[in-house]
Amino acid sequence: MVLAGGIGGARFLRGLKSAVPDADVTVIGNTGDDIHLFGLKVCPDLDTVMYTLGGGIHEGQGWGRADETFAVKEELAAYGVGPDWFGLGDRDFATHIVRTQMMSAGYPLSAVTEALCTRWQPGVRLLPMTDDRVETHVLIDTADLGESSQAGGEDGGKDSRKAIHFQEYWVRLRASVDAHAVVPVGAESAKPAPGVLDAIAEADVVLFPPSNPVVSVGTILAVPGIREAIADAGVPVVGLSPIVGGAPVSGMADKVLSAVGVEATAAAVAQHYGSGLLDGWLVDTVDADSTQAVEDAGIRCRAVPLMMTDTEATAAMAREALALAEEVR
Ligand code: GDP
Ligand code: FO1
Ligand code: CA
Repeated sequence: MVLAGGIGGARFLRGLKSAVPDADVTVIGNTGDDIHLFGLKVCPDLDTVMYTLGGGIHEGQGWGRADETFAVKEELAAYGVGPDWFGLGDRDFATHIVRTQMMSAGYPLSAVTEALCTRWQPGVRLLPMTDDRVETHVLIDTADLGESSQAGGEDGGKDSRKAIHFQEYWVRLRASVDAHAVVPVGAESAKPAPGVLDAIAEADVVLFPPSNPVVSVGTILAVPGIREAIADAGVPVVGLSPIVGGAPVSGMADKVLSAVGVEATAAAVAQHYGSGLLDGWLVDTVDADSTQAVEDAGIRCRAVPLMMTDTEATAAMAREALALAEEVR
């Protein structure tokens, strides 16, 4: 059982499958990144897992399709229909058309995801965290955007606080301004998708891959019932740090970590998840000096190489995580 976001989670899963090819892996995917564009529902994290494990991912980006073209995007721009800052390719559009068509026919997201995976055969069971609508929004201060931005508040006064969609924060703004809050809108009334709680109850280990602790794993844990089910599952819960040497390996997780008051360190992330949830935590060898702090928090901690440079390196990380799970079982 793996709670996965997008790029980091998907890459880890590829290594996990290589390490234990016969294992029966269920993935709970983050849907807080979902965004509605051009009348279509886009599920970035579910698609990244599906494309990565199904062999269709654009490897260099970690999102979107390989061999992509952008004719539809160019035509939309020619009509002056935005937004133009989210790079949807022609092949990717087909996924969103099929998903949106099935959902308007009444199929829940979980059934749609299963149908899409029939084509891609990711080799894992991919469940959305919920079939209900949850969209992560970020609270920013438009005064931080400077007077040049059209989104800026006139007076830049106290009322310049504004919630924007996570994707606008992450992709259009490149997280260039501070995030004052991260809110998974709708999470409080969302229900775990069919099969999610059963999968947790039947798991013999739960892994938190090196995904974004706030907007990926954190969002999944925000769906009522999921955190409790994992904490009560009575099986080892082991995580791998996405923070190495005091910084995210890629992306801007530090910006959202600071929004929730968590330092961008491997130890702080473990403490953020808490010993009520985590039994074991892997940090990179460069963070070996922080293992004691994690152990003091009641979480078994080991320092191993944590860079997912290729499938073999990632498989070694997965084996270490599974070994630590046995140690704490
Ligand atoms: P996203 O939804 O596309 O942002 O992907 P995830 O949330 O699943 O994972 C993003 C996180 O993966 C980032 O915070 C990165 O720090 C982390 N990450 C990416 N590559 C590596 C790696 O090689 N090793 C580790 N430990 N973390 C990584
Ligand atoms: N990330 C970007 O940084 N730039 C993009 O233009 C972009 C387009 C995109 C299209 C489809 C999709 O499924 C994902 C896409 N992503 C893009 C990644 C997406 O923003 C992810 O949600 C983030 O990487 C964080 O999870
Ligand atoms: Ca994501």
